[in-house]
Amino acid sequence: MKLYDYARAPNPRRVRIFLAEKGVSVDEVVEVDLAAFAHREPAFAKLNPFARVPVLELDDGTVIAETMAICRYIEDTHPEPPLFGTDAKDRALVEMWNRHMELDLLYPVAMAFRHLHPGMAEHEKPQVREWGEINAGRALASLAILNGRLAASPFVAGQAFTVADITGGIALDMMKAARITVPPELTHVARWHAALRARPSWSA
Ligand SMILES: N[C@@H](CCC(=O)N[C@@H](CS)C(=O)NCC(=O)O)C(=O)O
Repeated sequence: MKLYDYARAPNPRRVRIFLAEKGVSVDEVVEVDLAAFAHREPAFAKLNPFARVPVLELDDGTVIAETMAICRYIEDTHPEPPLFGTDAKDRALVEMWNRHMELDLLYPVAMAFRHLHPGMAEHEKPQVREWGEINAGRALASLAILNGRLAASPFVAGQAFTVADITGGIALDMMKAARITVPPELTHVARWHAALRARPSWSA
């Protein structure tokens, strides 16, 4: 397996953390320099016409883009430890929370970063400050909901660490770059985020 990666980008890091939690390594890592717009070169467009990393290329040449598609492939080929839930109800809850973490938290944080950070002006054209600010507000609203959830359970989807924690934790990690400050009263979020950062996989 070959992973098309970019060390500084959050979505490829979700895959690296997932692989580390599974104890799985890929045969080759190809660094796609987003800062130099390598992802917009024709050679990369052949792999992923949407010009985004991560991309996983299998030994038979199959190309899998999209973080969740890659993680599901790894889950199916390496079921232990389960990171997408264990039975029908559990899997539904992991799916639900992972979608909330991706659509209601990580996506708004990414939009805030892309539309507010001067360093992203060349990547996000047009850069719309108002859209960035709207999304920063949405991320804060989701964080308050997450804090309520984490008051009742150690991890986002329940008692066990799952892919939903990876998605949510990466959103938290990205907040500094997006210039969003986690309100100090969200103590459950702070406790959970500290626990994630203490996991060996988090340095991936
Ligand atoms: N929905 C995609 C998002 C991937 C994505 O946005 N990747 C970023 C890096 S974190 C990227 O390649 N950005 C390049 C660009 O948008 O120009 C996934 O879940 O993998």
